[in-house]
Amino acid sequence: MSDEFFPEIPKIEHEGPGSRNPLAFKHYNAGEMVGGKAMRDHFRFACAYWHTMRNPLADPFGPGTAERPWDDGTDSVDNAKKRVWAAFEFMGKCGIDYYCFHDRDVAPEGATLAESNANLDAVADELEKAQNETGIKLLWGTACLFAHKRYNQGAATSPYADVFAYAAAQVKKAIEVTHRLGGQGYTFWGGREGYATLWNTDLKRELDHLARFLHMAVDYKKKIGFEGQFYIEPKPREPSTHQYDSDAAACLNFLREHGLKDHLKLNLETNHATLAGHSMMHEMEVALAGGVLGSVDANTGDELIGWDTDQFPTNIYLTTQIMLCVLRMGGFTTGGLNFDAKPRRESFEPVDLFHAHIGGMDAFARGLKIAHAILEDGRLDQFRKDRYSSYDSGIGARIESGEAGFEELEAHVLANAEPVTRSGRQEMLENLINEFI
Ligand code: XUL
Ligand code: CO
Repeated sequence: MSDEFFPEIPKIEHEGPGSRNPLAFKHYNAGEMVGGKAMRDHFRFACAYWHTMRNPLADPFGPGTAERPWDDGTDSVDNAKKRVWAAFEFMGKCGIDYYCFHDRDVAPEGATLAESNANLDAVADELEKAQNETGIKLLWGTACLFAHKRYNQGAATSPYADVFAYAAAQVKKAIEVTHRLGGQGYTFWGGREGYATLWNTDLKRELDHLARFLHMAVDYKKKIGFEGQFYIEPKPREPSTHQYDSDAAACLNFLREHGLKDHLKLNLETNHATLAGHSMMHEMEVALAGGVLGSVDANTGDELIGWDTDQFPTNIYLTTQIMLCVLRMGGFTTGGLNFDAKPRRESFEPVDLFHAHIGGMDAFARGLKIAHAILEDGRLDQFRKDRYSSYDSGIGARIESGEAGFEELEAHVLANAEPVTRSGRQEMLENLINEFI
C-alpha cells in the first residue's frame, strides 16, 4: 500500500473496546466471526468517492473548507488520476473493501460526450490498476445526471428528448465502465427526476419516460453481459420539490407498474428515509416485504436541520435496526453498506475522513453484534410470531388461504363471543432491545 497521501496515518487496526486511540477500531474487527460469517462479509463497506474524494464540504451559506493537499483543485485528467491513488490509499488504510462512484466524480466532464468518455476511460485505466494492486472492488457505479446545466429539468424525465438521449448515452458509458471494472451493481438515483412545479409538468408522461429509460438500461445491460444488480435509490425531494422515486413504497409501485421489478432492487439511504418522514427501519421493512432490499447508503441526517446533511452514522439504535433487517434478509448478496456521508464543514482536515469512517464502521460493528444477539435470543421474533398465531389455524388460516369469505366470517362472528386482543407490549419490547444495547 502506498504511504504517500496520508503519511501521518497508520493502517487502522482493531485495538478493542479498551483502546483510547482515536485512530483504531474499538469494535470493527474485519475477520471476527459473527454468526458464522466474518464481519467484513456482513457489511461489505464501501467508500463513496463523491463525498470522500470530491466533497469540498460547502453548505448553503458558505463555500467548501476541505483541505485535500493531494488535489490541485483543477479539472485535469492528471489530477483525477492522482486522486485515485489517494482514494485507494485511504480505503486501504481504513480496511474498506469496496467503493462506489459517479462517472463525473472520478473523471472530469469534457466539452463533448466523446471527450467526457475519453476522460472516463483514462481514469478507469487508473482505477483498474489501483483495484488490481489493492484488491479493493467496485460495489456499484452510477452516472451523475443532475449537476450539468443540461439536466436542469431532469434527465430521463426532462421535457426535452435530446436531454433524455444525452442521459441515455451517459448511462450507457457509465454501465460499460462499471462492467469493465467488475462492478457488482449499478445505481439509479433520480437526482432531478421529479418536478419543481406541477403547473408545467405532465407527470404521467414523465413517469412513462423514466420507465422507458430504465427498460433501455436493462436491455443494454443484457446486451453487453453485465450481470451486476441494478438499484433504484429512493429520495423524496432535494434538489426537486418532489422526486418520483420518493420512498421505498413509491419505488416498488413504480417498478411493479412498469414491469421492472425483476430487474431493479432498492438502494436505501437513511437520510432519504428521514426526508420522506420515515424511519430507516420502515424503509427497510417495506423493501424486505417486497423482496427488493438490495443495498444501503449508510448515513444519517440531522433532525434539527432541514436538508440532506449526509452525516456518518454513529447511532447504535439505527445501526442495530439496519443490521437486524440485513440479517433477517440473510445478508447482502451484491449490495453492501456504502458510506454516502461526509464530515461536517467544521471537520476539514484529511484526518477527519478517518475519524468519520472509523466511527461509522465501529457503530455498525456494534449494531451487528447487538442484532445478532437479539436474533439468537429469539424473544423478539417469538413475540412477533405469537402475535399473529390466530392466523395459524382455524378461521385465521382460512382467511390467509383465501378459503373464507365475508359470509363465513359473519357466521363465525355470530357463533362466537367478542374477540379477545392482547397488549402490543411496546414498552416491554423496547426494554428488551435495551437489554442488548
Ligand atoms: C444523493 C445521493 C446520491 C446517490 C448516488 O442524495 O444519495 O449520492 O447515492 O447518486
Ligand atoms: Co445515496
